[in-house]
Amino acid sequence: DSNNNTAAGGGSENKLIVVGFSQVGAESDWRTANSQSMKDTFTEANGYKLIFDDAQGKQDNQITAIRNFIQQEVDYIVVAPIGETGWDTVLQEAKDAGIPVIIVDRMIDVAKDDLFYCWVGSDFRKEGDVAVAWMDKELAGKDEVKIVHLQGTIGSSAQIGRTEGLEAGEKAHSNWEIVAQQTGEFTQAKGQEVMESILKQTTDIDVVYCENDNMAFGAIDAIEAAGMKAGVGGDIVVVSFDATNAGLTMTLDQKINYNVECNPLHGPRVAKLIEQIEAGQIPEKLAYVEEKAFDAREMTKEILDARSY
Ligand code: GYE
Repeated sequence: DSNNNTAAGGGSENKLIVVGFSQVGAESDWRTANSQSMKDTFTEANGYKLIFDDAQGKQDNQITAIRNFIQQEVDYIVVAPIGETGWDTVLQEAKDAGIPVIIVDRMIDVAKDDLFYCWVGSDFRKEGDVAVAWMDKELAGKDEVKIVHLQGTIGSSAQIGRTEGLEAGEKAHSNWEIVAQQTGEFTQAKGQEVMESILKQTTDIDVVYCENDNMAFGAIDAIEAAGMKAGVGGDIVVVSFDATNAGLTMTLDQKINYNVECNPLHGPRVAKLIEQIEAGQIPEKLAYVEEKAFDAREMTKEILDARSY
């Protein structure tokens, strides 16, 4: 009864829900915003205890973290997976321990769907298609469109979907050609390094398709260092993804021509899923976040100021 609970120093009504969260790393502004959203949401004031693990870009670290969460008997395991594959064994262990697993952001590819409870994130293929639809209009009438493709972390859903979109676009346009395709690991430093080396081989480039804002920043630095101009009215059209505050700043500055939004504020979405499960409801298995895209020529200071991350 409630007296006993009080005497024990905390009744069941005060009990915190323990969430173990395995995060990818800190490779980008998007990721930083995503981590912050989780930390801001899963606070003691909101009834949670968050165990946050940064895997530093290594799936092995994520698997170790998940095993530690199982050992600690957390109430929920939340995973932002690096790659799509290789999760079956450890998720079976979580299932055997009776701990619900929620996947957030990127998707996983497992043999049995019941190895995770539910997922919330973005439709990355759609994001790629949105970028390609813009390129189709923007570049119409050009004889040849030479595209440099900076990919994200190979094997991550964000990379797979955005790459599929561009490759389908290339197939659908006989005058489009991907002249270079390389990963920049979703980081600014790698994006710059890869773009620099590509520019040493050729400057005959119409578009650089960057699978996130940070790689776009690196690519723009490389383009400018080579004495060329990036963006609206420049030598190379820049297409990017995420539309973070820093990314939209570069879009307002006309250096990124087109920026496809990817929303990182998943904390409240995951909390809502947990609340549903706690209330005995079964949440939707897959929940896609609605997203927009921004053309530099339609960008405003108001849009930028409204972007909190
Ligand atoms: O686009 C990129 C980050 O998985 C959607 O990961 C996420 C991607 C995001 O590093 O900036």
